Amino acid sequence: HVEAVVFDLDGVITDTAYYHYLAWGKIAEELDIPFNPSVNENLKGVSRQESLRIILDHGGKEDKFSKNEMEKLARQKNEYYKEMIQELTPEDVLPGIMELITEIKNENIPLGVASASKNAPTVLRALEIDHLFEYCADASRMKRSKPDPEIFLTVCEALEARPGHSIGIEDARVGIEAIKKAGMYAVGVGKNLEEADLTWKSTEYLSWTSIKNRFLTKN
Ligand code: B16
Ligand code: MG
Repeated sequence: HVEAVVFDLDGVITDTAYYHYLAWGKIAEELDIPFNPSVNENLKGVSRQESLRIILDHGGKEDKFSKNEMEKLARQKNEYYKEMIQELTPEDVLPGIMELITEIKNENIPLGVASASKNAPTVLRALEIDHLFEYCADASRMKRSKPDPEIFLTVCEALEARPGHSIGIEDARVGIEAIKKAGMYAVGVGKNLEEADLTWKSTEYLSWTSIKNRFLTKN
């Protein structure tokens, strides 16, 4: 019996990575730092402050800004980002995800969201799927970011589910590591996720029957 299924947001439920990319791109341009999709790959699942550090590092400007200035840059990025995500609609839920959520809900299994994004509740509302999740972690209250298991453990606890009887779904390596460290069953979506118990090339191939069967034979 599966006690809970915990979803990552960006890259699993929707592709907000694209908007993070555009928003950071504006900041990088203002700072005259080269920015491209491969730098953006390193920002997946990483917190806002840490993302800024990676970008400054990439431009060789890691020690050019004070703590205050860095906070201001991160705030500015978030302003750009918040404006962009206003355009999200239910059509931006990635292929296969609505079907997957519906099948899990039909079995009365509680659903949670473990996203590093402080904007996660806004994104879920814009996609009109917030009511389908019993719990969404508050990223601002996490002490440690992924690959630390804190966020996944917090969601399991809120859902009164034992991690060893729960499933996590992630698209980032750090996320898979966090799920495994939490003692949960890890489902990966995308490339380079060898640590996952089960991986799919993209969300459209996710099948609840296969996930459940694989999970139940392992447990
Ligand atoms: P925010 P996830 C992560 O979402 C993104 O992948 C990452 O690029 C972003 O920096 C982070 O959220 C923080 O987002 O600036 O909105 O607080 O994959 O953990 O759902
Ligand atoms: Mg992600």
